[in-house]
Amino acid sequence: MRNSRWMLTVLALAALSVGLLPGITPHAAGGTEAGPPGQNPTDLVVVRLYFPDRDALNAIAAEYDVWEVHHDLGYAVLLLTPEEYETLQRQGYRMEIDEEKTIEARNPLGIPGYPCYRTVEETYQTLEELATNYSSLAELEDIGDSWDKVMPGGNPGYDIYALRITNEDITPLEDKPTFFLMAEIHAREYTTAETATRFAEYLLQNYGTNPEITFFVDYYRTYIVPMTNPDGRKIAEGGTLWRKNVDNDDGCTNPSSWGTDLNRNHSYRWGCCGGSSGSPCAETYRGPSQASEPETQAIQNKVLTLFPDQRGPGDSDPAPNDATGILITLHSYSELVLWPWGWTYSGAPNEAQLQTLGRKLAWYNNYTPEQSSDLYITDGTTDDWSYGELGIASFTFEMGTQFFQACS
Ligand code: 0X9
Ligand code: ZN
Repeated sequence: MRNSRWMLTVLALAALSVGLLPGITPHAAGGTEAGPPGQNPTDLVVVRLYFPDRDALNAIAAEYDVWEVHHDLGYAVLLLTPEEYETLQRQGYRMEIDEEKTIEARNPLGIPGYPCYRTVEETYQTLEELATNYSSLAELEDIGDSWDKVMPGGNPGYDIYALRITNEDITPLEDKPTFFLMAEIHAREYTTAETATRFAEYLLQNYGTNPEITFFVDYYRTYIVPMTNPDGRKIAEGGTLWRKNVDNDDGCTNPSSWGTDLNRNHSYRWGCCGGSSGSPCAETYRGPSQASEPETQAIQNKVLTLFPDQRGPGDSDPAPNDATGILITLHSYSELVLWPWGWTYSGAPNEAQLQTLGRKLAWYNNYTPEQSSDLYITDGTTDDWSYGELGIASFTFEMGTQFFQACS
């Protein structure tokens, strides 16, 4: 009974949820001349890159900015600099420029064109209002700092907040099963922060009238972190397709490509398996050491205080059948529900249970359910860490069909 109510409420979250262009060639920053089709580009391009096999795809995904993978059609969609385009061309990859996406990438519309998405500041204001207006149900916790906040000088940076939602009069709170929902670890994934914030509003606004929500808020403990990467999000709100945090002291001197990919920085099998990059300018840069980034530390430290360790240290140790809690990390895009492992094609020790739960979640939002590594190999991700380290049932939702999803 408890399980089905729990499931229904978490599923409410799920429910919330060409040819060469003549003249478009990959041209160097500042360059104005577009060469004839087929020549090397001199600006950012979005391409369809045809990969011969899984190994080639994984090698590409570990180093480049992969947006989509179409295993059935044998290609991935990537954003490339002219230099990257040239490198891949030299390596013999067949690439086609996606005209529409290239135009979008070169002329991104910022958040001003997206009134449905609250900014970092607007989101924080909402969280404070919720904590004030629903004082016996919601509590705002400062769980750590962004990279800018930790570094002296420069931008002031941000706190990272978790909103705890549970009826504080029904105790002990620690004994309630925990749902940890996080979003916006990747800056450009606009939809995710707004979905997490609206989920918080939905729970609080429907408490006392909707019996499912009331039960859920009474007997479960939900933590919502809508802005895991606020520094990066602030940049993305200006309309650039920023992904990483803003860490700039690891050797990348290019302000448009420094930063650590927080979804490669977690301390479970960090950098183990060719699922991340060691190059500080790469979009999948894993950072100088595991959990090197303050944003990663904020998430990991908080999760460690909320969930018991339910899994042994071995690769094949399963979490027990009565394991408690769930973690969902919201990303975009591709309409997928993913579960661990990402670091290997092997099934996780709880593969059957993860798959059953993942398929059920996907039934509600019509996304495609699959193991993370079916997409491509990744290491140092949030969900591999939370399942691998603590045995938490952990999922990644890849929401929607664009990073800057239209409000409609
Ligand atoms: O590459 C990523 O981090 C995720 N895709 S995104 O476009 N949002 O960047 C996919 C991660 C898949 N692997 C795991 N969830 N383990
Ligand atoms: Zn993402």
